[in-house]
Amino acid sequence: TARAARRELPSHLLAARAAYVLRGNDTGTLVTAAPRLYPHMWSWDAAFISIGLAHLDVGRAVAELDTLLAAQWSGGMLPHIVFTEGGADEYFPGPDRWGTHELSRQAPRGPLTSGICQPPAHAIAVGRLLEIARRGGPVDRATAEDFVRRSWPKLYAWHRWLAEHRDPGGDGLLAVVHGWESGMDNSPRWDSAYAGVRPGADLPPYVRRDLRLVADAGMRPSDAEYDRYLWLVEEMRRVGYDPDRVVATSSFLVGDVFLTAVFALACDVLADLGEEFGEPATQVTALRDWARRGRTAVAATVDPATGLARDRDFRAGAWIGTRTIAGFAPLLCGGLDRAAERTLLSTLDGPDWCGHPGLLTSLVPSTSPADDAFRPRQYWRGPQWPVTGWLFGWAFARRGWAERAERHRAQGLLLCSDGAFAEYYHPLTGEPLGSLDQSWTAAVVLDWLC
Ligand code: 2M8
Repeated sequence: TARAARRELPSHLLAARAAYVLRGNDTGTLVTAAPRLYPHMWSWDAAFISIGLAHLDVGRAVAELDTLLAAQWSGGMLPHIVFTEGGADEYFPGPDRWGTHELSRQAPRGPLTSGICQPPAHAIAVGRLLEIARRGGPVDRATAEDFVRRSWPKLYAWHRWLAEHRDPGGDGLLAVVHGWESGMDNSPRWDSAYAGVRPGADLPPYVRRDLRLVADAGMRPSDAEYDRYLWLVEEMRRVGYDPDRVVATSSFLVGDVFLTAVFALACDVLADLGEEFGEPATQVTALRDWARRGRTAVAATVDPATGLARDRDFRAGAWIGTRTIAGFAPLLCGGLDRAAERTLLSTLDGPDWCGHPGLLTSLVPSTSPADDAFRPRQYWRGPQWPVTGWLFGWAFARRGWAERAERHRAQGLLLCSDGAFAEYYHPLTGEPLGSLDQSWTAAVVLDWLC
């Protein structure tokens, strides 16, 4: 069987190796998302990475989030990439192609950043970091508590930015203007919306760098997809990354149900922290309100026929009903009535998803193995991602589903027990795919183990 062919490291070696990966990818002020493929800081990666770092060194975990927060745009946006100085030529699109420091007054002049955002998992990370630090000594505890006080206003500004600039429907379903903002770049979720993106003849030429850095180009998005990714950047450059003009003009504008669920969760975590640390009551109330609106909006996307949550293509005025991991967004944040939630849980456990007989482990695959769009080796089109596995497990625990959370943890550890810390895994065979020594994979494994 596939499982018999894999080596499985014992826990203590797995933990040691995870720590080694995080240390190895550490440039001093930031841990790159991966050693070669991603030589910079990514926003939501940094959130998960800081959780892993907290198990090794609370001060270093705090420094990681400080590095990200130092790159916050003046309007509140946390940028999806913070570029390292040395790595500029190693990743495309780099700071020159984005040009945010020249085109936008809101962008920092240093460090240089991209001009879009990613799912707001940061408050979740801060909450977890604090929990981990409180299990340690008084110094760890003080370091983490001081950080919560320091970072809370910045995280609040980030959440406010999302609520104010990314709710085009006015109902709490937050929109992304680029597939990269969803973190699930080439998911089948975005295929129909990308079909409406027509790269202009004046798209400046470019050379991809990612293809040389994976074992086979079929694991990455296609060239046609990249043309669209770069065209959207071009459109944003033309409006100087002004947040409202971007939303008004981007040929890609999609209500992202998964990002909205993460936002709802993160708003509640930030509100909890705000209450504990005596932050302004009006801001705590605003966070609770955004959380409630987010949960309601996520629940309202559910397709009555399938029970799965859907994204919304605002440009086409249509629901996007692909069978991907995002369909389970309501399980993250809650909001469904009991019957609908029970239906969704049994879909999750059923043969089209985690109960599919061919799966090596029962983590949620990025796309249903029973769907025509399923590509088991290709990035967000089928593989299992340890990081999304962690997020579901964490949310299940928060929702009081202890047994489910524990099962998730055990299955995640089984998937990652080869010690490769792959970016994603073949769900049927457990083959490590994409980048190896991916930082967020090492981070979530450490959290699962400790
Ligand atoms: C992937 O995305 C980047 C673009 O942002 C890429 O392919 O170049 C995604 O998996 C994203 O979710 C992740 O944050 C990033 C770094 O791990 O890689």
